[in-house]
Amino acid sequence: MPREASESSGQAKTATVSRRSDRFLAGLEDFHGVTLVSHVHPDPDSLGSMVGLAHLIETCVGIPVQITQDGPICRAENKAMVQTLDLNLTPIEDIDWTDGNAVVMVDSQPKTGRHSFNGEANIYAVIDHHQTPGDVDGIPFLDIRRGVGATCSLVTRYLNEQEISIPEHVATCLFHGIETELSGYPREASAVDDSSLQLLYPLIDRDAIAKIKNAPLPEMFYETLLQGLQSSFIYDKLLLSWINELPNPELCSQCVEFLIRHEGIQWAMCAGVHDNRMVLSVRTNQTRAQAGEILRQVVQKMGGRAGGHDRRAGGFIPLPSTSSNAIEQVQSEFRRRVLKVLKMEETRGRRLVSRGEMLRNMQ
Ligand SMILES: [Mn+2]
Repeated sequence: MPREASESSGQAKTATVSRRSDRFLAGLEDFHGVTLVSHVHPDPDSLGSMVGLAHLIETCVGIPVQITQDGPICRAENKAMVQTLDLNLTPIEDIDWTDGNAVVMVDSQPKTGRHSFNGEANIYAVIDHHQTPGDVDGIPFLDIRRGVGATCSLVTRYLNEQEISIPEHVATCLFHGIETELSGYPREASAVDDSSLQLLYPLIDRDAIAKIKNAPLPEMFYETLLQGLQSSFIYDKLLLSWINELPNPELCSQCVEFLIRHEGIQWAMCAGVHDNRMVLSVRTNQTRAQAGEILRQVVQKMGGRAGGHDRRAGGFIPLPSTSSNAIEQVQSEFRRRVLKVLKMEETRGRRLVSRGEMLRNMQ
């Protein structure tokens, strides 16, 4: 597994030939085309990385590039990004994996349970920044830098190394991808992220970004948030929120981003039921908390998959059925395991909003 390596200085001739972008592009010369893939429910970092790499490959190698979409994009801001920046995405199920195209995976790694396709055999490259390790054996090109905040920052670095101009819509995608990954406090930013933001800022469409960030929210967002608030429980420094009817899996992360702002809280977790799964989203404001690894430890023993970063993680646990009994059993096992791994005492949770308060508000 490659660890973060020092950046080449670009001064000497030897540094030039060892640049990552040179090696990445050189390996693509034998292919007729490239298929870019990312994780399921692609987010701005996935989308921006694919748009940036497509521009890099089309400019430097001159072969066609397809940008794919694995699963629906549900989050309002991410839908707005696709529309506002007019992204041309091919559904992953329409891809012909046998056509000899190079497959480049961004913002995720193979066999982490974050993909719905079986094109793993053709993977030429993985460019990612997640902590969650995948099966990368035999993949010719790897650039996995866990210390970097966004995959878009790595792609921006490649574009800069190759000294090609970055059109406005490409710069805007990359900038928005980096900014969304660095949101929250503390920032999970490295020097590569900040230098990429600086490089891109003069090139972006700032109105487009404002439009994306302020995308209209569907009514179900407020219904889900209310459900989440009404079933939020505090255990020590952990806030756990249960949503029994999650209209789309990405609403969990939107709720948990709001809940982690609670003044006494260090960890917030939201678990919602969607399609025979308990979808999980985790945030922490603790540095080096390894949220992705913690969630992975918890759900692996329950037959689920999870991964992420230091402060942010996501995953799911399969449900034997969606009867309230089955859901409650999985909830209590999840709670027990989480409290244990966070070394918090298993006490009775305190409701964030008391039942009396909820009833009074109904009148
Ligand atoms: Mn990312």
